[in-house]
Amino acid sequence: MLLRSTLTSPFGRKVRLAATRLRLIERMRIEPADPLDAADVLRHDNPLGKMPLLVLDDGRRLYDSRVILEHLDHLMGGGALLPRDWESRFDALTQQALADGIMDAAILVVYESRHRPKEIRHEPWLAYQGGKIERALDAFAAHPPDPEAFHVGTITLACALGYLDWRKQVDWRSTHAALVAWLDRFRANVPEFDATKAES
Ligand SMILES: N[C@@H](CCC(=O)N[C@@H](CS)C(=O)NCC(=O)O)C(=O)O
Repeated sequence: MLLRSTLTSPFGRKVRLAATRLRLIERMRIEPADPLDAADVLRHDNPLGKMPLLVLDDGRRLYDSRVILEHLDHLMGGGALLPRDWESRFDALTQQALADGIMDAAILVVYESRHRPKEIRHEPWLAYQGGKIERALDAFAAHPPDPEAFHVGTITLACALGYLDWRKQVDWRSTHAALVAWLDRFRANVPEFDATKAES
């Protein structure tokens, strides 16, 4: 399998973290992709031009990170990333959607400063995205997933917090102590989290 993603993509990290933990990474080659480069086949393989993208050995192209995680779960025979029990499964999927939303908003904050000239940067838009992040963090702090569990929900929450640590869109550590404790416990259980940090 070929994974197209930079090491800095938080959505790519979801895939690398899951694949490393499940030892599927040994069956994967990783090549960076450049969404901004019109010549990169990424836009051909995924018309949305987003990474991560997984190219299967039979040539099929899978995107996005949620679909790829589901495929990895399927390769393991099920139950490895998506709980089999329906109640736990939909809890995990909803946690994944919420943490993906944190990353979507956090990426838009980064893109605003990266792609838009300073003079026309729109503060209310940044505050609007920041509100999504803060509300989602509040919701996770009020009802955190089990930090001992390894599934799409906990993987995505850990990657979202790791991304906020790196890009510092919000100072979540000073406002959400419960999530600091949550991430410490998750990291202790899942050494692959630190191993998949962009800088490592
Ligand atoms: N929902 C997608 C989001 C992927 C995403 O936003 N990836 C970013 C990099 S972290 C990207 O490719 N951005 C380029 C763009 O938006 O054009 C997923 O879960 O994979």
